[in-house]
Amino acid sequence: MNENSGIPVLDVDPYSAENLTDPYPMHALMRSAGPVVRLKDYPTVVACARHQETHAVFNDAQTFISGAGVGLANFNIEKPFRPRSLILEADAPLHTATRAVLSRIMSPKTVMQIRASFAQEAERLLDKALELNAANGSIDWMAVVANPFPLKVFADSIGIQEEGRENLLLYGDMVFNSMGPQNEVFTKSVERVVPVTQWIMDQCDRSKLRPGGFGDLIWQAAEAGEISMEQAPMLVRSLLSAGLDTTINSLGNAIYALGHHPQEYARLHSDPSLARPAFEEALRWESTVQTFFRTANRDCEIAGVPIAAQTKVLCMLASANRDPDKWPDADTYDIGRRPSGHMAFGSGLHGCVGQAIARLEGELILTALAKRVKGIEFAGPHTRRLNNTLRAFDTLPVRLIPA
Ligand code: OVV
Repeated sequence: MNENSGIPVLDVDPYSAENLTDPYPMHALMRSAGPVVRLKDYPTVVACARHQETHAVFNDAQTFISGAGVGLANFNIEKPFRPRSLILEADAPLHTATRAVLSRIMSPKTVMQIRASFAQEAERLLDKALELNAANGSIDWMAVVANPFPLKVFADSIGIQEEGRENLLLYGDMVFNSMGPQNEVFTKSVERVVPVTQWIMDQCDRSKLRPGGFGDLIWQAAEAGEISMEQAPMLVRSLLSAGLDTTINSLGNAIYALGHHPQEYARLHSDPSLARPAFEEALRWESTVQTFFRTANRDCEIAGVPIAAQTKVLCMLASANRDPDKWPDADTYDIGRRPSGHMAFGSGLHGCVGQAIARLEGELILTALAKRVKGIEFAGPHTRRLNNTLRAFDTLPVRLIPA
């Protein structure tokens, strides 16, 4: 592509350990360089780090397609790392059919039906967290709450067996890593997942899925002819790929946000009905899915900048969510803000199909926390799990101050 196109070329690597650990200085640099930037080490890519262009790209699914992959790899040129997702890595008309099925299975009505059992588990887990916290002086939020909650409630909703569920975390970590370059972070996660890949695919079979669960409902949709029988296990795979690491780390990121903002936590504690906006603002402030790509399927432009067909467009969702042109005091975590238009669930046709369930999980955990705990302190350094796409933790030690 034309080197003299006037697009700034930055010598930054979004996938370096330094930028994965603390992406915010890089975001600011990328936003200030221009509406579209190139990256020296990634010649096939243009990046958008501002809200306006990121939002525009996500809302033009005809030009900026998903079927060539939503990671760095261009599936029109390279073989996909795994058989491509029938929803994430698909365009109309395939995407239309698969999306309709998952969208119905995870509808507002479903959310109403699962709410009571999810709430009960959230309350139970927070009781346990306070007991462990009393006994030991602190807890690892990831080990005690953030990991177990979605692994219980969402995996139960899908209807998969209890034994081996921790395999889902290795799988999700690998899937989100595969959307970046084949760096060490990725290759290490692939090594870890090799022994569990067969287990994951086995769980997608109808015989493994509890009747009436989301997984079985996908198979019922296939029986009814909405999708094919061959597509059903692949759509179950999508739930297993997308539904755990995302919500788990969002629960981590929410506590990270609240722990760094004691006044905001105090507001939440004094009014637990702020749990939902507190979780939403955490998604804006510390977006769990940091980036997704699209692929230009024709010569086009972004913000007047010419973009050649087959260019991978790196959309910096987390950066869009901190764009000062969109958000007053963008770097401030403020649970009184109503951050509508944030990009943490994407936007447009491909916007997170499970977002109502993700919000429910966040709301219920923060509600149960707010009722029991009057303050949160960090109890030692956290450890990050570096991932090419996710903002993730291995451990997040906190001290809960009982109310
Ligand atoms: C949103 C998302 C993330 C990762 C995997 C998938 C979806 C999938 O459909 O497999």
